[in-house]
Amino acid sequence: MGTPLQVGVGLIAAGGAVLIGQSLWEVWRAAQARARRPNSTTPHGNPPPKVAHAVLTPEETQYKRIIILGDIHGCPDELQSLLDKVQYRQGVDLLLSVGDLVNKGPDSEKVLKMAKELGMQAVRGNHDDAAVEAFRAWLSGRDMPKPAKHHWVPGLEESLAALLADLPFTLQLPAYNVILVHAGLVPGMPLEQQLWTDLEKMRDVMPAAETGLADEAAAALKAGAPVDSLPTGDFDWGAAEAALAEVAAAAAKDRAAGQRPASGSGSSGGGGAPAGSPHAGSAGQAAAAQQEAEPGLPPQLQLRGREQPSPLGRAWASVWPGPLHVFFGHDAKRRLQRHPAATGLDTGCVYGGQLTAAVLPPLDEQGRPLEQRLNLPPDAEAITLASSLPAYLVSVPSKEVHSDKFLKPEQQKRGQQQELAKLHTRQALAAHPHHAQHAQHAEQQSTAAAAAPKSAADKKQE
Ligand SMILES: [Mn+2]
Repeated sequence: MGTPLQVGVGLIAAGGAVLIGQSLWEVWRAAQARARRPNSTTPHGNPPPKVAHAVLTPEETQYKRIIILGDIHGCPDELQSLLDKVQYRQGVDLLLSVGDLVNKGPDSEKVLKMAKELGMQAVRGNHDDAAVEAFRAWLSGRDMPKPAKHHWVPGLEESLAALLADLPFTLQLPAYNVILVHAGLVPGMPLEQQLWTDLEKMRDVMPAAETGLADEAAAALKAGAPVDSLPTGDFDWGAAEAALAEVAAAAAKDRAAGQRPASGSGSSGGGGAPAGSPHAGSAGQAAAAQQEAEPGLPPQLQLRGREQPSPLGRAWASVWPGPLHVFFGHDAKRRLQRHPAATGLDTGCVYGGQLTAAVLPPLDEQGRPLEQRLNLPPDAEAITLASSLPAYLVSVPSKEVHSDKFLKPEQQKRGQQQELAKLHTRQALAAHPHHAQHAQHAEQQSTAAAAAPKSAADKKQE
């Protein structure tokens, strides 16, 4: 035993360790609680919106032209140019947005005022959610997160803050078989089970069973390891895509049988139940119907969302099987993405690119498009939705570069390395024996991989 002084110091030190241990324990407990109930708050710690998954019923969309805006990011001038270019008429058109209305650009507050005045309906972007977090911090006298980015938040009119706080994560238009989400959806997972953080932030999907390996590959890549030394895993993407196609076909059949009334105009609800509160009610029914329609993938084929592109991952939209056609934003680096059942609208307005909108034709009671009411500019580009309905893409150029994030050499180099790592994975998987089970698929992939730097699946996506 030491002197009484030494013993006293020892006790104080031990007491401190217990306190530290206790607070670490509490942090861990809180993290565990969050992990168990992942959708209890928004990704930025805000209270959930009143409606997480909103629906515009066929009655609400009928005879309206639909305009879906890409990421605006506080650029009111480009927004006004695009509205002029598509000849937006309030009340005649429905104005929607894939989120990220604010931050990075010159005047976020003005964009919010325009959104309110124009009756825009948006889904929740990660920047919208972050701005709500900043507003709540400012309101309660706490330090705002990222104060430079949120310089426009203090003193924001409460109705504009409420507009942001109420944004849902998704917005469905059953008459078009269309859904809007800011970042993405994990294929093969029912809507209600999707993590809100994926809906706001994901860019890639990767095999859920290879999460550890993907972390390893990402860390090695970041540390400068040669691309061909990275682990690739042995995920059977061919089997996953075949399983997803089956899931999609079953969901499409269910929709055709149960959800489309005789008129053919579509319905958000199952079985024609009377809608009480139109939004909450039909959202619940749509989610329930989708849950039934999508049994999910077997565990070895399940996918997981990833915020940053992964060496073992793929752009989620390139794997999305439908039947819902997804309009999304968030992925400015990949710019316009055209896939059979997903369209990426973030064309980098704030980075000196373009602001892009998708225009969907008005539908009559039978769900037939009214092409004569489109009022499109001559440079509109036609695309086809998963439902076979036509849609059109319209863009305006940015007035200036408000952020040079993607022009920085280190960013560009990181992007190139990431692409090379993905290619390495594709080539390794194409040579893998499990492709023998999908003979045709394997043959296409290895031939393409040998002949050109891009595989057949890559080409299919473009
Ligand atoms: Mn975003």
